[in-house]
Amino acid sequence: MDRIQVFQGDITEMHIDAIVNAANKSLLGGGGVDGAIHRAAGPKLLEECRQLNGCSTGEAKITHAYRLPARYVIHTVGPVWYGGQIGEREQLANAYRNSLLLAQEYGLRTIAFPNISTGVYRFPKELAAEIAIRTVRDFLINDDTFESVIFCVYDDENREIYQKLLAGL
Ligand code: AR6
Repeated sequence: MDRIQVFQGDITEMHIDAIVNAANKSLLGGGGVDGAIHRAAGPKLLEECRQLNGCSTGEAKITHAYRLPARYVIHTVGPVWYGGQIGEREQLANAYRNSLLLAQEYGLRTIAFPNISTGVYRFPKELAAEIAIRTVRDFLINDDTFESVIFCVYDDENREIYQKLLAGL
């Protein structure tokens, strides 16, 4: 799967068609990658997000990227991990799939995902990576618009997990 890549670093620095934000349902900012994206994009991002009326878990919405080098930000809401009995896996897969669908609708060819839900939302990292990779891979089987889908890992633990899982494909 040469269209799937791993990059370790700060997603706010990526020159790419779209970066995905691991947001919360309010879409009004927060900590983690969400906080970093809003800080780097500047106040106009929050202004545009205020018009969106939030976002349900597993859904995605798109905005401009303002001061970021990316062209668009796709805001998605991953699930909070409560032990895996209330549909967290499906919700995480939906967050990836709906972000890809939105990017496809906009004709975008390069997109980077952070490790959605694996920070504040406590989703187990290896399980999250398995779901992320499977969802992206399944999506790309029927897609010929994306040039690359990049998993932007931040911590070493996620980098090792992604490298291991992608090497095993
Ligand atoms: N670039 C790339 N990845 C990053 C960056 C960055 N600059 N900063 C952190 N990460 P989290 P969640 C990684 O907690 O678990 C927010 O408050 C981080 O290491 O940002 O989906 C929202 O408003 C981790 O692997 O998102 C929500 O309330 C990954 O991004 C809530 O957190 C996701 O961690 C969402 O929680």
